[in-house]
Amino acid sequence: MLAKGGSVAAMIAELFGRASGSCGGKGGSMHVSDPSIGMLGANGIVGAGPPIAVGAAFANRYLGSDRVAVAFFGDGASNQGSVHEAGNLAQVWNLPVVFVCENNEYAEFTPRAHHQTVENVAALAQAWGMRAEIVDGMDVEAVGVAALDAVEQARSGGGPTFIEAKTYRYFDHVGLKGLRIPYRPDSEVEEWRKRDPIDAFERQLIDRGDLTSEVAAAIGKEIEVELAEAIREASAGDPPDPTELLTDVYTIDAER
Ligand SMILES: Cc1ncc(C[n+]2csc(CCOP(=O)(O)OP(=O)(O)O)c2C)c(N)n1
Ligand SMILES: [Mg+2]
Repeated sequence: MLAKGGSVAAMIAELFGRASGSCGGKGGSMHVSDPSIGMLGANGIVGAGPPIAVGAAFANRYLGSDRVAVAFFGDGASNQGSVHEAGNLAQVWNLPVVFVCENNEYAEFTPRAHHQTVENVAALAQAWGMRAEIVDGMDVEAVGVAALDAVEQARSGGGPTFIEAKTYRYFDHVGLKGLRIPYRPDSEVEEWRKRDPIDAFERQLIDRGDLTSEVAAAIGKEIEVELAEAIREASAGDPPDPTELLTDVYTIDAER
């Protein structure tokens, strides 16, 4: 949502379930969306995004728009039937859509080797006849190049791409204190942290002379202030009014 240019304040307010949130506080943390910036929604159902993206891609072509739909999902989601149906249909109809699998090697507390035997998630796309690309998901520029290629291909009628970004998740699936399930060694987390994409990109830009440490620190400070302000506003905000319970629920009713 933020990458699409959405408002930090509206997003945080939505996570807090506030009326000032981007979905009026009714989407919450799992169903945050902002159609005004083309962000069709996060989804609490693992693997539900790809079929939605395929529908959006079909709509874009049907309406003669040059927009490209992008679905982001995890390694765990890649086993869902919905993802395979979406990938197959997207390829059969040569739709303008990009499937981005953020392979962080875990689905909740399950290591990938316990839920999938292929070495690369990208191998799954072979069954759909789809072009697949594997990128280092910790390398900002590599991801950018792969994404631009895939979007360009989709936009010019070349059909979908499956991008597997190899990455990692530092935190646990849920942040409940006291819930310490020993499913991975701390040393593994520490190893991946050394390759943090934000730190690495910052270092690269500084080494190349495209950024100074001072400017980097100032950007960091700016973001901290914006987040702190959004959290303060959201904490003080009101939940949606009970009389609003049924508004924005059914599109057809809203239009009548
Ligand atoms: C259909 C469905 N099954 C199970 C869950 C519970 N669940 C939530 S997240 C998750 C794991 C998702 O793993 P992955 O796709 O790898 O995404 P990640 O969180 O690692 O990015 C599961 C099983 C769910 N939300 N929806
Ligand atoms: Mg995962």
